[in-house]
Amino acid sequence: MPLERLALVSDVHGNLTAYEAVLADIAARGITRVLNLGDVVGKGPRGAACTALTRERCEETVRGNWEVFLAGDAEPFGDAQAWWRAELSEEDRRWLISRPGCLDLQLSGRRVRLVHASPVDEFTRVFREPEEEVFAMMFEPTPFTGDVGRADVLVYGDIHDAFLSAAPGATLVNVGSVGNPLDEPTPCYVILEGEPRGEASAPFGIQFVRVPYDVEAEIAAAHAVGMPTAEAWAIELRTGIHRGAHAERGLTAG
Ligand SMILES: [Mn+2]
Repeated sequence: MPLERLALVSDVHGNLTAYEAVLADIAARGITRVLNLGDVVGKGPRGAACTALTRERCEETVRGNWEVFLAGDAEPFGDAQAWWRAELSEEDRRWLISRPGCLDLQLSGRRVRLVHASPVDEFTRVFREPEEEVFAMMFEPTPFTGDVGRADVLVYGDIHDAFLSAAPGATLVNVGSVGNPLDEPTPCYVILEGEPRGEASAPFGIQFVRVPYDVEAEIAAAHAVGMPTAEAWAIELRTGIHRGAHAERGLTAG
């Protein structure tokens, strides 16, 4: 039986230049199935264009915390959130907020579960090297996932930090971020490979791919439209260091 390949992208955050580079890399490999783990919008300047590209290229998209912030009913928190929300159309927002919180698929006899942050909700953050009980929790069903059984492979985004951590019967994968990577500045995505109707004896592959892009073009696009927090965004894109650490490290956009 032929192996099938799925590309998993996450945390595009309105960075259209990085998204186009990653989608081009996926297409160049002949991979046609793309799944998106959320945070398509917010932080970066072109959320509407990234939403349109997601609707065109991704067969499924999971809702992230930024979809809740910008497309949900709550009032925007501050001027920057109001700007990112205003950049989206009503139709963009309607589509973004109506994505599912969780998706399951079968690959090589494994139940693969896709969520944005954790099976708890879009906001419950799980960092690299979680405590044992948090690691175990990631594979269990919750009121948020519904009555779907235990996952063998849990794939998520949210922390912008790609990693894999495996125990017997439990593989935890963070796909990293396309538009706002904070482990290193180069966008990351994941390719899963396996047999959709196969047994657990079938091969199963997980590959991390880094795709360079034109960082300075993306920063120029943010300045051109007068995006709030464009200086912090520029430093994050150039260095891969979160804005919360810029001051202590003496980083400026120069
Ligand atoms: Mn995010």
